[in-house]
Amino acid sequence: MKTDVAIIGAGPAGLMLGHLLRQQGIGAVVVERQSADYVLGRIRAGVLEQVTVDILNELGLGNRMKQEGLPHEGFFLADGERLIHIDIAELTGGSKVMVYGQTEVTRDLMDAAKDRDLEVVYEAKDVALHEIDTERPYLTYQKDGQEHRIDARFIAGCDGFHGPSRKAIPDSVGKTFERVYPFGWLGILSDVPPCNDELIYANHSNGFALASMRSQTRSRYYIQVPLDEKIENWSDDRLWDELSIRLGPEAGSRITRGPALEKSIAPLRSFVFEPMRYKSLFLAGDAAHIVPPTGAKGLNLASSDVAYLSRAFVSFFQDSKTDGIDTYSQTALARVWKSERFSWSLTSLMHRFPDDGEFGRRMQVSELDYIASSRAAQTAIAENYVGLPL
Ligand code: RFL
Ligand code: PHB
Repeated sequence: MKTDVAIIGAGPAGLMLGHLLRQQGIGAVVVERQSADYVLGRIRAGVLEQVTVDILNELGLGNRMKQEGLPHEGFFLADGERLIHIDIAELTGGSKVMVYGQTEVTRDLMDAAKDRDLEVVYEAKDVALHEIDTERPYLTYQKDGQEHRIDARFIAGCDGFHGPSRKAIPDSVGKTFERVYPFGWLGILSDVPPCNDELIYANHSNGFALASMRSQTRSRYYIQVPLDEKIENWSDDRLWDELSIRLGPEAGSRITRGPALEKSIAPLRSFVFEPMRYKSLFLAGDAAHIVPPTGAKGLNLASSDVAYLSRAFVSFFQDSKTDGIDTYSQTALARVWKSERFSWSLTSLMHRFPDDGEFGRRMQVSELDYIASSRAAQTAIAENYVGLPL
């Protein structure tokens, strides 16, 4: 098979890029290791910045999001006792975020692929990249007992943190920046009404907790747990008890309990790989960078990457211009690093670090106290939370 851009990975980055290219008449094929059901079964992001909302709307795929998504004009930080409101709409001149799950974004992109002539090959095993340092790169993969080959002008590595694309770049070219945090997030999804109409990020002396949601009837909560914690140690009851302590007396008392639809532990990491392009290979999304989920930036960074990358490919194929592809890595990384800084800073402010002791806790509480009293501090948080301009 021959196409313009061969895309590895059918997460949000790969599917959005594929659609944006097909919308402009550029050839694109996506190869995905997992089945479509497996991809939809992963419970991940919940908060969309305007950049993600805009891409879905530009693709004409925003209807369900408009009907079912929940626009949020603010969120809360909590210090164990009180709730501090960050009124993002008022502080940023009207910006909002959209609460609409990554699963739903992926489903909308997946469902539209066939109609829009975007080929997505699921269950493609042993995907391998070849000749990426030439202008005729190609992919190979195994499916149904046969080897398949896709020739392309470019390869887009949208294959997440563990995929093969980043690893195909020679060690001598790439540089990695990384911080692994000494804790993870234990998440629970349950069909119960949320305890609050806006999200709450709480720093309690027992550790961090987050109250989020997917709809008026489906809640998503997280608590910070040690890295070696076992999910079996957390019965639903124990988790609900802990959430009601960490979210503080006001919100905690409003929690409705219910059985878990999903419960899992995810480690937290900050990670950036530079550059995001090597010859004919371009990285986008988690393949190039990871943020800890505090601040909800991961999916939204995947969106800004593919916004830049699709524009660059369009001007290459339609106008034979190379400046977009030449500056892609630098342009994308400038936005990536700002989101890395915000996610790291909010993670540092809101979690208990094992080595920090009582002094560290007091520093956090006094910073939260300062934020509660300073419009300038709240504005800085709000403008990062809604997403910096492209
Ligand atoms: P994905 O979603 O990981 O998709 C990559 C795809 O590549 C496939 N793949 C391969 N395909 C072919 N061959 C191979 N060898 C392959 N290896 C891998 C994978 O199967 C997969 O389908 O990356 P992408 O598209 O870059 O999207 C990134 C986002 O998924 C991620 O950043 C967010 O989920 C992060 N995140 C959040 N982001 C937000 O913007 N807002 C949030 O509220 C938010 N909450 C979260 C999150 C991530 C979390 N976890 C579990 C890490 C909450 C959590 C708990
Ligand atoms: C979620 O709803 O899954 C979610 C929301 C906000 C975050 C991270 C995750 O910062």
